[in-house]
Amino acid sequence: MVSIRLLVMLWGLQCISCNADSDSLWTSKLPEQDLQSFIDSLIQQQKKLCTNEKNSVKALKNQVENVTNLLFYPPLIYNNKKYVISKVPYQSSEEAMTYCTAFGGYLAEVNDQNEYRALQNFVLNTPEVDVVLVAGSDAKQEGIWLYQRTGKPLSFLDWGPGQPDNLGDEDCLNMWKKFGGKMNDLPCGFRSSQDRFLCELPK
Ligand SMILES: *[C@@H]1O[C@H](CO)[C@@H](O)[C@H](O)[C@H]1NC(C)=O
Ligand SMILES: [Ca+2]
Ligand SMILES: [Ca+2]
Ligand SMILES: [Ca+2]
Repeated sequence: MVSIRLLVMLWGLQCISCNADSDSLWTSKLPEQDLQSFIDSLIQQQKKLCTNEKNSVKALKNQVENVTNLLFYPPLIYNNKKYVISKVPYQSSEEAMTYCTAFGGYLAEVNDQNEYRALQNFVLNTPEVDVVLVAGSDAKQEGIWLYQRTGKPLSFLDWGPGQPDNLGDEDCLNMWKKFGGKMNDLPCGFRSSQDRFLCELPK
C-alpha cells in the first residue's frame, strides 16, 4: 500500500506544473472513500488538467505560427533548421537580432558553402526582397569579420564584386539579390525600408 501511495504522490507532483489548483490535493486529508476511488478521482483530475494544458499549448503554438506568418515569408527548411526572411525592415542590426532571438533563433550565420548555396537560392527565390541582412560584423576591427552572437570569426565569406568597400563605414553583412545573392558590407543601422533580415531558427 505504501508504494501505491508513493506512486499517487508522484503522480500528484506532475500536476503541480499543470495547474495551481492542484494545491487542493495536498491540503485535503485522505478522503473517507477508499483509496481506490481516491486514486480514480486523482487520475480523472490529472487527465482533465493535462487535456487543458495540451489545448492551451496548442492554442499558443497556433498564435506563434500566426505571428510568424505575419512577420516572415514562408520558411526554408534546410539541414534540420528553419530559415525565415522578414516581411518588415529593421531599424538596426541589433533590432534584427532581437527579433530572431525572440523566435528562439539568431540572425542567420552562414557557416559553409552548402548553407550559403541554400540561402542564396532562398533569397533569390523570395519575391520582393533585395537586401537581406545576415550575421557578421567588422565593427570591432575594420576588415575582421565576426559573428555577433559568438564573437568567432566567420567561417565562410563570399564577396560580391568590389566588396567589401566599407562605403561611408559599413560594418554589417548582407546577401544582395543584385549580386546574385553574394555578400556585401552595409551599414548596421537603418538603411532602407526595403531591407530585410534572415533568421536561423530551430526547425
Ligand atoms: C490564427 O489565424 C487564423 C486565420 O487567420 C485564425 O482563424 C485563428 O483564430 C488564429 N489563431 C489564434 C490562436 O489566434
Ligand atoms: Ca548556420
Ligand atoms: Ca567595415
Ligand atoms: Ca558595401
